[in-house]
Amino acid sequence: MATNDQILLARAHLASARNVTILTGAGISADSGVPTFRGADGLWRNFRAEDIATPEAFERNPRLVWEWYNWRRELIATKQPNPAHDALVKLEQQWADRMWLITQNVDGLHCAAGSQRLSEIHGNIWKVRCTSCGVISENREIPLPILPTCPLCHALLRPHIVWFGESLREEDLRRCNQVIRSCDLLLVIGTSGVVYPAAGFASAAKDIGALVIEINLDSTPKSNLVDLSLQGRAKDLVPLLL
Ligand code: BJW
Ligand code: ZN
Repeated sequence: MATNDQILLARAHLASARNVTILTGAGISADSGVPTFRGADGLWRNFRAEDIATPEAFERNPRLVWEWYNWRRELIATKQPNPAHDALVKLEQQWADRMWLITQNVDGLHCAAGSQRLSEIHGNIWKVRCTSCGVISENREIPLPILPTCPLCHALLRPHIVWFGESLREEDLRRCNQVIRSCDLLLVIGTSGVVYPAAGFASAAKDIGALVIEINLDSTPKSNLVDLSLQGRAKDLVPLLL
């Protein structure tokens, strides 16, 4: 568990920072009741995310993939932002253009809390994209019909989500590059740090001399690299820090 001294030190670092970038992962939403990907509760019918969140899995069995997304939509629809999401909104209000939030989460809880200076680099579960004409639209139906089709061209719709082996959107990559290169403090909250490109952000920030602080329930592959590793729940530690 994070000690008082660690928390005070982290607060002091934050108080003296000029530009802050924040990277969040499934751990911040775990405190709202959304299962993480690699935790024991992250499995669905014994599938790992790596087996189902791929373009190949969708090509092979779109029905199965849509069933997974319908299950997750149903679950996420019942969840609310928690004090960690709220604290990041306050930070944005205080810091304005000196902060940017990058999330790997697709649950939309940062948006629901009110974050605006935000990149959802892996997409959003409440958006769908046409596999033929590429049109992206917001869609909050639960469950979506299996299989959903595009109102414009009648081709199959897919979740507007970045799957393994797919590139992130150019615009997001550019923004991440810019905010990682320009920050002097990177706060990494609730991610296992194994999925690239986000897994490379902590070392990229260190390379340009930024200070990196991690908040996580457990130690991660990045804990030895960061300047300060605070162990505990995001919903307790993030409000204390900010
Ligand atoms: C708490 C807590 C509490 C719990 N409080 N903490 C370079 C090297 C090797 C491989 C690659 C590479 N570059 C690209 C790759 C391939 C691949 C990749 O990284 N594979 C790795 C597994 C090795 N990456 C990609 O394919 C990416 N595309 C790309 O880079 O394109 C170019 C390219 C392609 C191919 C080759 C080379 C280049 C795209 C990645 C898209 C990932 N999408 C997913 C699935 C979306 C499906 C969906 O959501 O519907 O996004 S994967 C899944 O993992 C999801 C998450 O956003 C992502 C990260 O997970 P996260 O958030 O870290 O969650 P967990 O569960 O892992 O961890 C939770 C953490 O919270 C834990 O640490 C807990 O301890 C903690 N925690 N409760 C605080 N209360
Ligand atoms: Zn279409």
